[in-house]
Amino acid sequence: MSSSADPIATAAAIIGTASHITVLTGAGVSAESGIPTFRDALTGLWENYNPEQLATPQAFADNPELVTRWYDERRLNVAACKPNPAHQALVTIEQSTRARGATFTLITQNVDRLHQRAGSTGVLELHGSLFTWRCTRTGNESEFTGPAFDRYPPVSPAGGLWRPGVVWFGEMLDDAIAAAAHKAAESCDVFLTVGTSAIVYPAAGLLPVAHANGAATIEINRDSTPASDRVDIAIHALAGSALPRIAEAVSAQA
Ligand code: BJW
Repeated sequence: MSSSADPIATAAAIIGTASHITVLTGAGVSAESGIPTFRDALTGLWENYNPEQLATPQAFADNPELVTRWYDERRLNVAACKPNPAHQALVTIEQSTRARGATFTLITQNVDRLHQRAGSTGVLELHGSLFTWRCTRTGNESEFTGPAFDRYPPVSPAGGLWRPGVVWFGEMLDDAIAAAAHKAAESCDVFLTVGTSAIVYPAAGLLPVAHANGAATIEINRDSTPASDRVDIAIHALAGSALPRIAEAVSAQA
C-alpha cells in the first residue's frame, strides 16, 4: 500500500513520532559512495566472475588465492571511499530519535563500515566486515586497515590462511548479532529498509517479522523489490536523495 500524499513527508511524520525505529540497509546505501552493489556487474579483472559464486566457502576452498585477492581489493576500494548523504542522514535520524528518548537500531548487510565512519553507533553488522579477517587454523580474528596483503592467499602467524570475516552463502550468521537484529525487528514500531534487493535471508525475513508485530514498514529503493508490494510506504528514489529529505523533516519536527 502506498500513501497518495508525498511518501517522504508521510515517512518522516511516522519516523519522527516512533518509539522504536529499526533500519535495515543494503548495498544501495553505499552505491552513491562509488561502491558497486553486490549484484552490479563486476568490472575489470572480475568481470568474468559471479559474486554469488565468489562469496561461498566452496569458492574459498577451491581457489583461496582468487577469493582473498577479490576481498582484499574490495577492502582497499572501500577504504578509499567516503560516507555519502544517505549514511549521514541516518546519523541525523539516529541522533534526533535518541534526543527525544526513543530507540534507534541500525542493522546493515553491508561489509564496508561506512555507517560507522559516518557516525552511526551500535551498528549490527549482519554479514560481517571486510576489515576483520579470521585465521582458518585458530579462528582468531584480526583487523586489517593497512595496505594490501603481500601474498594471496595471506598466511596467518599460526600458519593458517586469513579469510575475510564476512558471512558467505551457506554460513551461519553470528548468533548474538542475528538475535539482536531479530529482537529489533520484533520490537520496533517503524521498520525502514533501504537499498537492499530483499532476497538474501535471514535479512530479508526481518521486515515480515516487523510487519507481523504491527510495525509500520517503509522501503527506499531505486527499483522495485520483492518487499515493495508488502510495505506500507514504498519510496522509489535514490537513498542519497530520499534519506536527507526525511532527516531534514524529522529534525524540523523535533
Ligand atoms: C539503490 C541505490 C541507491 C542501488 N539508492 N537504492 C530462506 C529462503 C531461501 C534461501 C535461504 C533461506 N535462508 C537461507 C537461505 C540461503 C541463503 C539465501 O538467502 N539465499 C538467497 C539468495 C536465496 N542465505 C544464507 O546462506 C545465509 N546463511 C544462512 O541462512 O545460514 C543458515 C542456512 C544455511 C544454509 C541453508 C539454510 C540456512 C547467509 C547469507 C550471507 C550473505 N552474504 C553476502 C556476501 C557478504 C560478503 C560480501 O560482500 O562478499 O552478503 S551475499 C550479498 O547479498 C551480501 C549482501 O549483504 C547481501 C544482500 O545484498 P544487498 O545489500 O541487498 O545488495 P544487492 O546488490 O542485492 O541490491 C542492492 C539494492 O540496492 C538493489 O535493490 C538496488 O535497486 C538498490 N540500489 N543503488 C537506493 N543509490
